[in-house]
Amino acid sequence: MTALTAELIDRLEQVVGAAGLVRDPQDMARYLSDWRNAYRGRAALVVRPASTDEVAAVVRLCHQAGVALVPQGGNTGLCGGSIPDASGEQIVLSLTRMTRVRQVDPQNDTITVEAGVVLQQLQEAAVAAGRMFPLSLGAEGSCTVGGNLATNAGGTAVLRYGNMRELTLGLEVVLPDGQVWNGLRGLRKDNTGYDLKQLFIGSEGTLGVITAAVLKLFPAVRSTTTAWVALPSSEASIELIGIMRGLCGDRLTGFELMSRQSVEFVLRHVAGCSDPFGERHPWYVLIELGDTQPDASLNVLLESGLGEAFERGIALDAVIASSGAQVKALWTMREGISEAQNHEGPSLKHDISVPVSCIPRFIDETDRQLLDRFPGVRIVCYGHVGDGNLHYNISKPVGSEDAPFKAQHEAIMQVIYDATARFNGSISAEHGLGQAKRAAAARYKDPLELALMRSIKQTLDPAGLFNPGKVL
Ligand code: FAD
Ligand code: 2HG
Ligand code: ZN
Repeated sequence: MTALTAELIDRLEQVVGAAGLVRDPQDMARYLSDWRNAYRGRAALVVRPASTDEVAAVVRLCHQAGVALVPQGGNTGLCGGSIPDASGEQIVLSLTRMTRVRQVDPQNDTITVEAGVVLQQLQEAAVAAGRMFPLSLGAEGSCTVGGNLATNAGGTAVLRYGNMRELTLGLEVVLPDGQVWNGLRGLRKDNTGYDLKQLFIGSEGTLGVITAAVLKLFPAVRSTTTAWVALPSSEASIELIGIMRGLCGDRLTGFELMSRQSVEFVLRHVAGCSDPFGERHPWYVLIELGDTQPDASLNVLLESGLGEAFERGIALDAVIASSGAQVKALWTMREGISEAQNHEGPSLKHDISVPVSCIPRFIDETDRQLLDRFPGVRIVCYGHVGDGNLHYNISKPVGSEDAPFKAQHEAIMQVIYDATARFNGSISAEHGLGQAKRAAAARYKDPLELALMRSIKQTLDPAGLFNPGKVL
């Protein structure tokens, strides 16, 4: 890697124009730290190309000069993948000016968008076409399609619709040497060899820059019903999802688990939230059903499932939202957990997955071990339980200082990841590896898988200029 010269800066400016360069340290600051301020870096420059041709020209110039690039979208990632290192020599390549919806094809049920389109704008474009784009997550007002693809984002509707891998039919990618691969095919069947788009999805900017994608659209959902249910144990959530799935099939679109600790943080820190029940309960689930029929009898299904759950002692209390405002309030209780936990000091995040059937044992065993070894830590456990994905996040004990807590991070992480490995799980279910979990991946991932990943990286980016220090 080499440092940036004045000549290279001039040539980059000729490509993207003055509006496409950010050089002022104050203006650059928001590109150099993440949402939680957990990762901070420095950069020589932020470059903001406005088209695929401009991205390709920027990449070619950096490739010739041996300058490293860090692709960035909305900068909402939780693993520091979009943050440059501390050298001040890397360039942040922000895709946020590439915001065109290139094509909507309702008959093919596809939409072609550029990488900088914000997820919420994509959802709105789908609605305008009489369809629905199902990816949904707390950061949807700021994260971009490019970031969603590069992290293979999940969220709250994976249970029914799948993650970004399953929602993508084609990609356009600028390769590390500046060549443009146009794989923008809207095909549901294409068995002409390796499925190359899947290499770039989830590659976190280490193999190329995603500039556009063809994504799947779905029929509009015209009726929904939402419930907040109190449970005696995490095990009850697994029994309840079985009941609801059996009754509702694909109408079950969301099933989110939250511990009491998670809910308490939200009640304390997120404005306008209130406990739907008079009593405290150990666990809660948020259930959502959806149907394409405007008058689908979803409440009948929901009440039937909950009735069985009450009879079997799986559910302790339940409220079914009776207005749009109540639906929003319940989702705010769920989506607000991330933000709420930030108010309680540093949070040690662990985005793990295990087989759904193992969730209760994972929680019981890991809770016990952690509380034995690190008395007083607050376990904020919640997540997409139907996908086997828990956000098993830890906050420091009440009244303790940040520094000694942070010093225990490695040891806490080891307890959690060792348990994940015992259940044949993954140390990153949906957030990726970035810089946060690179070392852990080297320890917990199969060596042969890692070797294959390295050889792919070497083939596509032999100079190692694409997001160095991330993933591998
Ligand atoms: P960035 O943060 O900018 O980048 C993320 C990674 O992708 C980096 O490695 C970057 O280099 C790379 N990248 C970005 N754009 C490109 C591109 N065009 N080409 C190549 N590489 C690129 N994630 C979930 O999966 N599920 C959730 O439920 C969820 N909820 C969240 C809630 C909150 C409150 C927050 C703050 C985050 C949440 N996230 C969640 C994490 C985050 O929003 C997602 O990872 C999102 O997909 C990142 O998009 P972004 O545009 O912000 O990407
Ligand atoms: C969620 O499901 C997100 O709310 C964020 O994936 C999880 O902040 C977290 O750890
Ligand atoms: Zn999540």
